[in-house]
Amino acid sequence: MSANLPQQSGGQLVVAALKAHRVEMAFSVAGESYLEVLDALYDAPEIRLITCRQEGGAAFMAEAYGKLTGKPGVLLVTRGPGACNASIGVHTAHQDSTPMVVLVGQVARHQIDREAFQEVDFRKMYAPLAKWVTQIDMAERVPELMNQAFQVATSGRPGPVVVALPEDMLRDRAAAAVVGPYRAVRAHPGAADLAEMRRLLAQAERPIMLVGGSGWSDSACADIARFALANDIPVCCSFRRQDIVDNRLPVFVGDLGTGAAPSLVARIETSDLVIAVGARIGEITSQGYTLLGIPDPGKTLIHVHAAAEELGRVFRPTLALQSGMPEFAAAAIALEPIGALRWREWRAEARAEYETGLAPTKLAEAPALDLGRIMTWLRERLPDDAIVTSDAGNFSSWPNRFLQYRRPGRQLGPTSGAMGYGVPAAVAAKLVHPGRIVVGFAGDGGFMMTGQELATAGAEGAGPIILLFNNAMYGTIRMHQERRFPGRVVGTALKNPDFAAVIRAYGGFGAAVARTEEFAPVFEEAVASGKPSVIELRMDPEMISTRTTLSALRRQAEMAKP
Ligand SMILES: Cc1ncc(C[n+]2csc(CCOP(=O)(O)OP(=O)(O)O)c2C)c(N)n1
Ligand SMILES: [Mg+2]
Repeated sequence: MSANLPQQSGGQLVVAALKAHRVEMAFSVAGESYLEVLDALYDAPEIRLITCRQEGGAAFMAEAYGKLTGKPGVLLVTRGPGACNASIGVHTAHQDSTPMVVLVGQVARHQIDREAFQEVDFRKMYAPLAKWVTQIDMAERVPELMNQAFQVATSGRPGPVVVALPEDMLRDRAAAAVVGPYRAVRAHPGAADLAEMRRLLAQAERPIMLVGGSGWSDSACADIARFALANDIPVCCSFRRQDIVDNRLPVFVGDLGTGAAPSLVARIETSDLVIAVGARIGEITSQGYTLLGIPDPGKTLIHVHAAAEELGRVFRPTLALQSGMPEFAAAAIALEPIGALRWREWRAEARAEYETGLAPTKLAEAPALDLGRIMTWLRERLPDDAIVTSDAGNFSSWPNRFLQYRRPGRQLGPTSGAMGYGVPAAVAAKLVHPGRIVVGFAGDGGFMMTGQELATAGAEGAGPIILLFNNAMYGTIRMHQERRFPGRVVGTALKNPDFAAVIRAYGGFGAAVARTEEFAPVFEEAVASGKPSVIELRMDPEMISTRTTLSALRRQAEMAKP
């Protein structure tokens, strides 16, 4: 069979595999270790190669691409230094269950284990960070292992796969048939389990559904909302997964993030049935593993997840269903709705609590820059298809509490809590959907970790709008300091550059806003500019979260001292 196939280099076979798996965009920082792959990309204009400025930013872009499209984000980086920089994005893809394929250049096979230049054993380095790590040692095996990489990245619980490519293998020539595209494997729920689920729901008095995790298509999101509406079940979502069920629907009752509403937490505690769909029910979502008993949740738990390994891992469910999200959501709406609902009032109360929370908390003095009013304005202003990305930090509680997410709009945030995510994610989102408004939220801390990727956006003609919450500190950690060691501020104060000047030097649009009324016109200017934009919000550092101030925290902590 191979007699009719052309001889290709390992590098050409890698690119042929990317094409066979229908890769349209890839993110890279170049390295001499994988020149053959780069050279083969020269002849593959159908793959748009985005040249990034640091592998951490490139990896976050690939992760955000995977989160947004459901297709593996492809990342190309060089040996040790590139792979080390990229590791934050691989860790995030793992924690966030995002499909990703990372191609890493490796030293030549005959140099391995000499600790050659930049040599790292990637199987060891990435073992706890990636879903799977492989190294392709024979050019003939490129099609097979690349196919496996795409299968593993997308099937079951999606995740990052790392493929190490020894540089001499990339030069070897072989005649090999490339296969593709990959076909993600997802389980379907069984009829008996679905009947059991309906029976458990019919017995419930106070049910609540928790949606989360990855693998949600827009139609799966629409289906799960229909199921909730048909049975009038209140739906909350896990940390940074607020875009699964339209927040404006009467069944949506809030999110279980770092700033979860105390009323929602209390409601879950008093519920008698939790239907968790797609969520792993991780540490943040479970409010530090306090929301449900471990391993006995202390109530009926129906847990639906794409991976068998996640079911019964921490919480022992009454009913465990292994299923992909589209498969489960489609099966759920086919179930006959429960008649004579006992929980209409329960759902209505939960919704009323959520709606009350949309009104900004009144704190002692109204600040000149009223973030509550700005978020309320944005909630009205952003179109249905806007994409909102988020970094990690306390500022994120503002968009998380006050914006209303929905499909086809999206929320892209790191459930891994990785700072530096917001800007690259916004760049990637704008590259995928140039016609949509993309707003990236970042703190002054997180922005400085990967803000240089706005140069990548400029070079690619993409114009995301970054809202930079400047409180001149690593505010989240300062909050923890005030709680544990009141008044003893160390390692958390920041002296910042003039952010608007920085973005202007990149050729973008920049402005600083210190008063509420300045925000709307500046935002419209940023939209109209079409350029990478940074709007610095000069916030009152007292506004440490949407619910409390720094000095209130310090007072409470001092009073609690023995
Ligand atoms: C890469 C990384 N480094 C450190 C941390 C720990 N950390 C969590 S939030 C935070 C401060 C964030 O500061 P900023 O971006 O300014 O947002 P703020 O909390 O001030 O709103 C830090 C240092 C982290 N989550 N990720
Ligand atoms: Mg800050």
